[in-house]
Amino acid sequence: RLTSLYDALSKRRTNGQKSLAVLLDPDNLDEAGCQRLLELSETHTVDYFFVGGSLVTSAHQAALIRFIKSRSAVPVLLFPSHSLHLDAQADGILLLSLISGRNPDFLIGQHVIAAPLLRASNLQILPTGYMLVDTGRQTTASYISGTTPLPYDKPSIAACTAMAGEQLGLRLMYLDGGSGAMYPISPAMIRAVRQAVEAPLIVGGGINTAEKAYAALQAGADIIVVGNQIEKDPGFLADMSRTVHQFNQTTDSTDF
Ligand code: 1GP
Repeated sequence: RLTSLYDALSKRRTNGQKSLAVLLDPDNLDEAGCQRLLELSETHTVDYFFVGGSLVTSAHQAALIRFIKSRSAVPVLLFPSHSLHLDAQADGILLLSLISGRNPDFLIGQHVIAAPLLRASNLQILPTGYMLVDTGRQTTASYISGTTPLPYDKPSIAACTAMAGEQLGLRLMYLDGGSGAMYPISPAMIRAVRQAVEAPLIVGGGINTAEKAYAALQAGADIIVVGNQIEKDPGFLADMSRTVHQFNQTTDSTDF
């Protein structure tokens, strides 16, 4: 089923409108921290909250989503690493197939387990080609998934991977350097993927300055994801919101 969330994303992509997603990791956020971010998101536009992480050790995820949904209209998308992390309170799910890796469990196995639960829920499904990229050190995502990330300096492998994902029917692409990456994905790789597929492109991992966000947007990212830096400094949410949404006002969308 194609969904209103996907339609909105796709429309934004066609219009060259960029979006900001704030990644909330249930392990790293308490209620006061969440409240602060929700207040900031009232004055500084946040387009999506992604909720999840490669390793969720706490039982806070359900409470966190309930808290957000009771106080904010920003769509909540699950960013799960495991079928156990489903939660029907969210608006939608990035149904990730880890196409950079060769571990069948994360390509299709978890999805088989999740399928009946997803069907019974009202979650909007966003089929997403998920590509982990080597950004200098082993990330939790790559360790937990038991996969080798894409080489940092091989944009053409990323482009062909995304192309194959799109041909298989995946509707979004996500290039991820992993949470707390030492450096973000290169603009060259973002550009290569952008040129290879039509699908809206999500980029995250190690974006901790406005300049890095701007470079990713300019290279063709449609959605920027920021987690760690906002956890460290909630005020960074305002900088990111300004960077992403000013980009929309100052750039000719036909460039992309
Ligand atoms: C990781 O793309 C996200 O999956 C966000 O990364 O925490 O480094 O911002 P950061």
